[in-house]
Order: sequence, then C-alpha cells, then structure tokens
Amino acid sequence: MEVIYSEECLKHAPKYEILSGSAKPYFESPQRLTAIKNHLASTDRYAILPPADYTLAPILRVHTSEFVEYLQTAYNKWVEQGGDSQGVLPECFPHPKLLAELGGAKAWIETAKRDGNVLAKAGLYCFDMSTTITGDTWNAAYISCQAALTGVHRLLQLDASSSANKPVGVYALCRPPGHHAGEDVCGGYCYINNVAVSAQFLIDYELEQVESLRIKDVSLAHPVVEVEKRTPKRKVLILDLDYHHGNGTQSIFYTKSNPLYISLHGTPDYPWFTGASHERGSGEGEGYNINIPLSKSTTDAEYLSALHDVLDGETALAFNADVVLVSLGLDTWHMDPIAGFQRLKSLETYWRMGEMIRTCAGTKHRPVLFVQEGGYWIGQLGDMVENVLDGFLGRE
Ligand code: OKP
Ligand code: ZN
Repeated sequence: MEVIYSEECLKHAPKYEILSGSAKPYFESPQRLTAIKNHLASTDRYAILPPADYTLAPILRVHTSEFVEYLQTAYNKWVEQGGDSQGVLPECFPHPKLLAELGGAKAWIETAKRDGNVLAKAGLYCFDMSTTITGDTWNAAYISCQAALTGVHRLLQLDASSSANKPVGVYALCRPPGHHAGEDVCGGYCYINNVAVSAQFLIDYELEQVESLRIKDVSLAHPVVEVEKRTPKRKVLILDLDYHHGNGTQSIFYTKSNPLYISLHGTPDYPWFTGASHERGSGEGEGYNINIPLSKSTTDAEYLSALHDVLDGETALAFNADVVLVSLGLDTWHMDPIAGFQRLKSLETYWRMGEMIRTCAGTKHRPVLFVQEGGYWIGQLGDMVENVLDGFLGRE
C-alpha cells in the first residue's frame, strides 16, 4: 500500500501544552509520525511517497482566508509582541455568557480581527490550550493537508485502473492532525482539517481536474487557484474512528447532506461540548451527521459491534458512498496516555476494524483513504496502523 509522508511535518514541535492545569510535554509529538513510518518501512509492503502540492484552493473551500492568514502570521506577530518563543497559546476566549450583547460581541470580534493584537486573535481562532502555533506550524499543517490531498489523488488513480472487488486503499500519514479544526478555529492539536478538505476535494473535482491542479513539488509560495462551485462529483463517507469527537469536521459539514459524517468516540471526555447522538445535522444536513458516543469502559467486542451496526445501518446503506475517508485515530487503545477506552485491549480489534471498513454497507467496491489523526501510545502505534491496513486488505 502507498503511504504519503513528509519530513516537513516533523518540524512542528511545540514544547508543551496545558493539560489538567499545568504545562506538560506536547503529546502530539514528531515521534508519533516517525514511529509509524519506521514500523511500516521495516516491512516491504509499503511504498513511502512524498506529497505533491494541490495549492491553497482546496483548503480555502473549507477554511476562511482570514483564519489561514492568522495561522501563517501569528507566530511572528506573537514574538514581536513579547510572547514566549515556544509559541502562541490563547489566554482568554469569547465565552458566550460574557458577551454583553450580540451586536457588541460582533464589534469586539471585528476589532480583534482587524487590530494587531495576537492574544485577542488567539482567543478568537483557537478553542483550547493544546494547540500551540510555532514558527514551523503553518508549513507543517499545509504539508500535512497536502499529504491527504495527494492520498486522494493516488486513490482516484488507483481506483480508475483497478479491477473490481480488489480493495483500493491509500494511507496519508498526516501530522498535525485535523478533525478538531473548524472553518475558522484551531484546537485539539489541529489547524487545518485534513479530512474535511479532502472530502470537499472529492466532492468538487473530477480526476482530470485534480491532475491539472497538481504541482509536482510542494512549494512554499502557496499559489491560489480559483475554484468555482461545482456540481457534486462524488458521495463521500467520513468515518471518524479517533477516540475524540471530531467537532471540527462535524461543524464544517453540519448543514450539508454530503459528506455523511459518522463518529465513534469516548464520552464524557474532551472536547466536552459536542458529540451527542441527538446532534444529527440541520437543514439539508439533517440526518447526515451520526454520533455514536461510547462509554469509557467500552470493550473490544462492544466497540466492534457499534462499528458494525452503524456501517451496516440504514443511513449508511441508503447513502451508498462512492468513497470513504477514515479519520484514523489510534487513541482508542487502553494504554493511550491522554485518552483510550479502558477495556479496549486487543490489537486484533484494529484488524477487525479494517476488515469492517472493506466489507461495510454491502459489497460495493469503495476506495478508502486512511488519514492519520490522534494516537499517543507511541510504542504500539505502528502495530495498530498495520493491523487496520492489513484487515482492510484482507491480509492475515
Ligand atoms: C486530539 B485528537 C484530555 C487532554 C486534552 C487535547 C486532546 C486533543 C486530542 N485529557 N488535550 O483527537 O487525538
Ligand atoms: Zn483523539
């Protein structure tokens, strides 16, 4: 299987985050990526490939340009204003209860956007204290997203040339992760929502249009190529298997009927205020957002049965996706240092997850892009990834 990976993604390396009230070493570390890459490279079954560049255009279909500009410039402004060189962290958020009135809040928000103070912008554009912006963050987040888009491109090419009923899959080894990032907010170690941008990319572009957008080497000039709104090209299922609820992905597509978003996650837990089963989408999007909150004492068997039920459920069957994007978080593991289902203890469960993803919702041939999200128990990340991919390929 092809694995999209770039060393540029290792350069984003904040020293600490605020966790349970104090500064802790940053759990979302570059070692996570190298551990998985080295594990896969130690077998001869994976081709490790660099990302190409599909420009800023697909990113701007999901994120606002003012937010992107903030990510690009925040660190330098922060240092100019006397901030700690470890990077930008907010100190104060616009809590809804403390906004005097809607009109007044709007004026403050406009001021925060326009004037130069990074601390005001940090509170506006970030929702937690785990998502430090360093001098290397923008570049790593951009290339992480380009790795996912390269995965989409390879997936479409492989799918076009493959024989039916052979599983077609690609793995984008992304870092930083993406599923907590909203259209104009970062958080949960996420800056650009790699899966959301990939989903919109699949909806917007035919394969030939993807080819013409592609720039062979990732450039730091980030040229913007305009995309007009197009008729949807594909139906996309996003399956979010990270332990945490993908509040960013949910919010980006909450009013849309494509993609269909399905998330299995531990509750009650971070990010605390989303992920209930009654959050089903709204307007056109009603019924296209499925949350499966699971207790923290969920076992291997219970997890697999919940996954099976939702993948073979009425909504997923009726939706009949053309392509699947998996937000592959591996922090479901019982030993995860910041998350984990306490009784999910069998590595074979990850193999079964992969198998279910291949066989879900009937036998229709569906290409699958696996996109790396969380997972912090570094010693076994490689085994978990390999099991999911082997299960998907039907390899014992
Ligand atoms: C990102 B991803 C919880 C600590 C919270 C941030 C966690 C972000 C998770 N005890 N710190 O979904 O893996
Ligand atoms: Zn997570």
